[in-house]
Amino acid sequence: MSRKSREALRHSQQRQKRVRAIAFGAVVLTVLAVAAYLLVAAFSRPALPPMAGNVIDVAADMGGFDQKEIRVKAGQPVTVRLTSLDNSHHTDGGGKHQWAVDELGVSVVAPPEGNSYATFTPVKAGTYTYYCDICCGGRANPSMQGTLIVEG
Ligand SMILES: [Cu+2]
Repeated sequence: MSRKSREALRHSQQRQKRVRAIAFGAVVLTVLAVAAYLLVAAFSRPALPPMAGNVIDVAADMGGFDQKEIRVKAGQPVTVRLTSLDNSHHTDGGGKHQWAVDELGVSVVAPPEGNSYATFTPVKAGTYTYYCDICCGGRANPSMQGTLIVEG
């Protein structure tokens, strides 16, 4: 083999290496991008459409409510919109969650990965307990409870 053709061979091998490195890098970047997208999609909540009035958005999953304390004003209508972050594959409650206050006669049940709401007007100021009686031990479970404070 002549010196020239040896050099040409070396050059083409180097070019092949570079192309392979670039292709590998592109594959790695694509995989990382897809993984990042799936992670963000899995952990971010679906956007809720805006609603009129005083709307309090509460989300629940097997870990409990995302709000442990909610303050509202007596005599003013309020809408509590409950979103369940769990899917229907949950054996305990089937992915449904509840937001209920016995004294006020309010009970909202959100379907798996969906939401539901109730509008009510608390008349009397006071401190109430809201709870979910559907999943994981029901209302006895301290993580599925919160405090509703009705200010006078
Ligand atoms: Cu629950």
